[in-house]
Amino acid sequence: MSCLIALALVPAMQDFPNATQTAPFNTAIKVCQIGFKTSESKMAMVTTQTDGDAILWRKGSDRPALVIPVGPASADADSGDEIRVIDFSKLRTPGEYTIEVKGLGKSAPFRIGDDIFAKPFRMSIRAFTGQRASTDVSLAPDFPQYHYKAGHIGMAEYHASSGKAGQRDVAGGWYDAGDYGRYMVNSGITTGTLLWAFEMNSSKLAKLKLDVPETGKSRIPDFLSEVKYNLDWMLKMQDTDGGCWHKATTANFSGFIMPDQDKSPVQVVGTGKGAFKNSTATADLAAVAAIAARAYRPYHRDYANKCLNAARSAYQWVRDHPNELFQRNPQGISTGGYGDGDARDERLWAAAELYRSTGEVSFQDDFIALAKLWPDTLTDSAPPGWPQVRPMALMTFAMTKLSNIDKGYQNRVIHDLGVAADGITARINKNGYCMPLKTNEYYWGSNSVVANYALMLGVADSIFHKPAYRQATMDCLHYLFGRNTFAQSFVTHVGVYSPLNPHHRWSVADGVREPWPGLLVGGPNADNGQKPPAKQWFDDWKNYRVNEVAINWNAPLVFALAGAL
Ligand code: 9MR
Repeated sequence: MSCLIALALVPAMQDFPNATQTAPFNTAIKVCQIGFKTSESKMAMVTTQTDGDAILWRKGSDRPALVIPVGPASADADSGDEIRVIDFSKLRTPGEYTIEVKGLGKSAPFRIGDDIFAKPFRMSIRAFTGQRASTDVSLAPDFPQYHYKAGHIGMAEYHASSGKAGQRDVAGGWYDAGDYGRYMVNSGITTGTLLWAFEMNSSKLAKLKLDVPETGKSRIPDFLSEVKYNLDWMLKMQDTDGGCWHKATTANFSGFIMPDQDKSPVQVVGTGKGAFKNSTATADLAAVAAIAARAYRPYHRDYANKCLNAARSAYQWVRDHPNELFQRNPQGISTGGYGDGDARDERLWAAAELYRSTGEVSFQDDFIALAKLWPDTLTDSAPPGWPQVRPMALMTFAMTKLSNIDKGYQNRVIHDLGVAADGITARINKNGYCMPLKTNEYYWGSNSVVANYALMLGVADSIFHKPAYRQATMDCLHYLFGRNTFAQSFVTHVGVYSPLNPHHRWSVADGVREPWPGLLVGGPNADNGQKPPAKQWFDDWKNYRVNEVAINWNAPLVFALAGAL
């Protein structure tokens, strides 16, 4: 083994202290471990010095499919890597491939084909079934080894901060992440993103059989059945006056136990002051239920109407209570915060979705008045995220097709969306790993920031139909699935080298060595103050800052994968 090969392998070993999986390939060759669609741009990166050519081998053939020179080295500051690009875009024959670089050995295997995203898509949406609270869960037929007994069943208790006493039925919904909490604000962006994914790809998704518990028992498409499981929970979190409580969790995070082992009482938690319900949670419900009114209408009129009524009453509540904020946990509660000191962006989103669903100008008037509180609209530096849903509001307005729309303002938003998408695309094309993050975006859940940039590009593509945007969304996926400094797919069970130790209670507690499938881990997070930022990820189940999973991270992944189908 040459010195160079040894150097290439050693850091990888140090980076993954918990992993038992050793790479059967050289991690100095970074490639998307799903692969590439036949007609898209295809690149891999090499981070070890080489003057050899790259040879593309197609499985089943003993003749090289392509021999090409490796490109010149250039420094990538965020990862600290010296990157050489292998551009094999001209290879279009479907099949399974590896890349060999003389003196380095082979890359992870990957495929070229137009159907390659179908399985990862299925896994990433079925991962939501694997987050269902208050019900028995099994991931059979695909993954029968993953199952649990219902936990967090029965009535929940009102916490003092909710302004009520006694019990409430808040069974159902998705567990937020690797913990057993259920949080309205994070549910909001998650559910909205998934409903958008359906709306924008309904021709592909409406008939797709996903083998969810409702398959064959409901006239609703499977994708929407999965989403309905959480939407029903969100509706239960709404009080009769329209307002919503912030979350339903136990007092503290549980240990690493299975759902049915967590016997601490679930509590309905509010702000502990004022109206007790909060404007962010309530406006998020208004936005999401308004989208649902559109998405479910062709399949279940009554449910669509129920959602629209919930959206209207939530919106009215927020109009009456625009500034009821949940900023920190009340006494006695230490689960996830999702605190937010500004509810204007959530209101903006609610107004935009209600306008899009009803065509009523009063909602449009509210939207425009609120939108003008900010000097800008969409930018290439502001992807959506749970504390900031203004981009969702603006994008939905850009996508609205109604005759009474304010064309002038819509044109401005569409124009800004194009400028933003151009900026994101330019950044991707300049980045060593063809990904969109700026140096200061390696924060908690950075992988979801990549996925949310992909979502913005997908929305822009739906309006502008620019091949460059489509390619840029694909590049975001390629980063998440292995074309990164770790040569590592960040989605469990996808790729030959994927996270083995996510911070996910039931993955740790279930006695199965491998984690639950289809889950995107948070990714590099430089809030440890270490450098380089892109390298601050560790496959360690104790490290929730970098290796937790979360529904709001999987949702934009599902969105991007749906677009890639
Ligand atoms: O995703 C959230 C991230 O933006 C915050 O910085 C972090 C700390 O407040 O919390 C993250 O959300 C976690 C939530 O609070 C509890 N469930 C797990 C979530 C993902 O780590």
